[in-house]
Amino acid sequence: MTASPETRTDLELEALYRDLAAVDLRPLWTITEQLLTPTPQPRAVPWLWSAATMKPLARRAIELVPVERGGERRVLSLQNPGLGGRPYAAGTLWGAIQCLGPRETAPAHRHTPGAVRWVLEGEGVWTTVDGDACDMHPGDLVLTPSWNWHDHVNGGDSEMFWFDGLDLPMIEALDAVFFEQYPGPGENQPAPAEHNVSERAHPPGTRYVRGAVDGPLTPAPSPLLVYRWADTAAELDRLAADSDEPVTTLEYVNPTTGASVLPTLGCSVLRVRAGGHGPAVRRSGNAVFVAFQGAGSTVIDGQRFHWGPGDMFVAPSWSAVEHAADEESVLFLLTDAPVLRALGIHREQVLPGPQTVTGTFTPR
Ligand code: GTQ
Ligand code: FE2
Repeated sequence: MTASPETRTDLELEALYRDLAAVDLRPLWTITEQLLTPTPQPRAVPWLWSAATMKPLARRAIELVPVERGGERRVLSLQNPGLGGRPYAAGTLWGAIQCLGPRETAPAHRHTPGAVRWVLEGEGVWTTVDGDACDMHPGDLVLTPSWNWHDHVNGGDSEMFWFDGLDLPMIEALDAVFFEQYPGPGENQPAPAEHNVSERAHPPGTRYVRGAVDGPLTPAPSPLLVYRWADTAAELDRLAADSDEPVTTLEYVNPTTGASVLPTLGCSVLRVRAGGHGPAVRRSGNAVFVAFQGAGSTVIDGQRFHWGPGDMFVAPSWSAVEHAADEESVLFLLTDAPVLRALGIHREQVLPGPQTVTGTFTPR
């Protein structure tokens, strides 16, 4: 019996695929649709971690786990269940809650991933960034740019909790993670005589105005390392007074260039009016939100996420995001959009109307 022409071709095709696989070649025509998707298909899913769940666990960690060289930090990372066990909030972003008990210190180190801290609760901690001790109070934003030495010192008698955001998964994807422990003497940088040097060198007035000055050719982190809540709140008041929008958004910027605070990470605060309901917007780039004040909810791709102070939630790239507040509220936003902007591939789409809500997220 002879094979039909079709069968012969099928057999030859199978043999071709086998021979290609055997020499580590992959035919694009079989995977085009899964690679070149019409829109981003993040693996990370919209998710929320509530303060009510995280804080008691962080307190147990304070009791049980000392902060030591090697482990370096008492940090609980937001592990997005869509990422198959990788400890990241989204494909490109690390998000976490970090805590220090009274009089504890976390040793100095540096790494190529850049970090931002948004302070939730407590007093008495400072982060020393390349020798500049930046005092931390609730609502403050503190930067630790790439390859800057940093340690955290709790000089007070209260527990302190803050949000950490890093570009770690992005830098890992670029195979560019380097890390170094402070060579000493001692685990921490020398106690500086003065605190908040960068803050005094950059007086208020230019901290929240995007694109104020021509940007440098090489992306650079902001030389201002700390943005105070009092200044942020005053700027929000000023902006909100001039507008009747339901949501007022303010981006923290490099005061010398008007660029994002770090080359890879952008930070903003959003104030949502009491009873306010913003438009539904899709943006390329991943986003982590931290609720700071008030109470409200955000609809992400049709699912409603209720939030209150200390809750953290993720809106993956290109998800439809729509904020509403029951009382006047403040959200902190961390995004990798500066990278997409620098590459000329950032996209934004305002949807024509509110989303149809198909469910409400139940936090664990
Ligand atoms: O505080 O230096 O959440 O190095 C992850 C890695 C915090 C930090 C994190 C870090 C830090
Ligand atoms: Fe670090």
